[in-house]
Amino acid sequence: MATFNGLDSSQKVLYVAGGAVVAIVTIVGLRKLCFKKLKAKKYPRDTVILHQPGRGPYAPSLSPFALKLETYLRMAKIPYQNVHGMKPSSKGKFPWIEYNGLAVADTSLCIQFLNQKFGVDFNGSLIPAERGVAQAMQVMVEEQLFLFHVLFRWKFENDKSLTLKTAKVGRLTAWMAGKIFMRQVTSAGFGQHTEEEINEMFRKDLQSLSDFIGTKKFLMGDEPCETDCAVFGQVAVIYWQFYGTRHATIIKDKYPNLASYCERMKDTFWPDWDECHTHGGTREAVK
Ligand SMILES: N[C@@H](CCC(=O)N[C@@H](CS)C(=O)NCC(=O)O)C(=O)O
Repeated sequence: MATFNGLDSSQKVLYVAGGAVVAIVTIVGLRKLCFKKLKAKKYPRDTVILHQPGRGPYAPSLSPFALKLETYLRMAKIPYQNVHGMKPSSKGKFPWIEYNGLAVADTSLCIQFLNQKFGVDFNGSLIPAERGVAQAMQVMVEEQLFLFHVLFRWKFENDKSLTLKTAKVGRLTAWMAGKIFMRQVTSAGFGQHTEEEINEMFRKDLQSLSDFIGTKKFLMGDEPCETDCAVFGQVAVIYWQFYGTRHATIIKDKYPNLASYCERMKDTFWPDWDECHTHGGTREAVK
């Protein structure tokens, strides 16, 4: 086996240079790792860090899921701090949370985690049959109504300019986002339906929700429950932010009890609502 001393001078130079490159790469890598750790540590302890895209034009978010989670944090009075940005969760979606360095993805799993951590259970006073209905309503709005929302926003003819301006994304990012959303809609089986068919289904979901809420103050009665966060998130973006689509005023015109419901949730949990949106993209949100 050749020893270092047995190498000729040009081989020795190569050997030393190679070692130096490896050392530099290692040091840079370690520094990056340490920097990342330091960055992760800059968030305050015992505070939920809510990662979500920027504020929306007429409501605190364009994302119904972000609105759901932030409403829950307010309802549960859990200290939180928003980090607005486009860094997705480990599962590729928004929003997500970090708590004392632990990351949790998916809004329902975030809520489950926080319920356990903070001993919260807003659905606890419901009887089992009510819990069943609440869960069914949540699945309807998150797994179906949301996809109709996506179709109206991203597929059917509409003006996307305000959405793009507010989301502050370039055309390429918007195009890619549209593709991702369309894949989701297609894999759920809605991609081939005509606009008329989707209109029908969309109205049926809103009608069911409206019939179920009736004259109640919140989804399950006089007090808001956990599921109200999910329902509010989905209905609020249709009520306040469906501009550019054919259904911009559908809730106001056809489902006044859903409009009152949205206003009631807003008044109860978002006294600072006007500071948390961009007033049609005309200014930065204060909070
Ligand atoms: N089940 C997820 C759904 C979240 C979701 O669909 N978020 C959308 C934004 S409203 C998203 O991140 N879409 C990007 C993508 O699907 O790649 C949750 O509750 O967190």
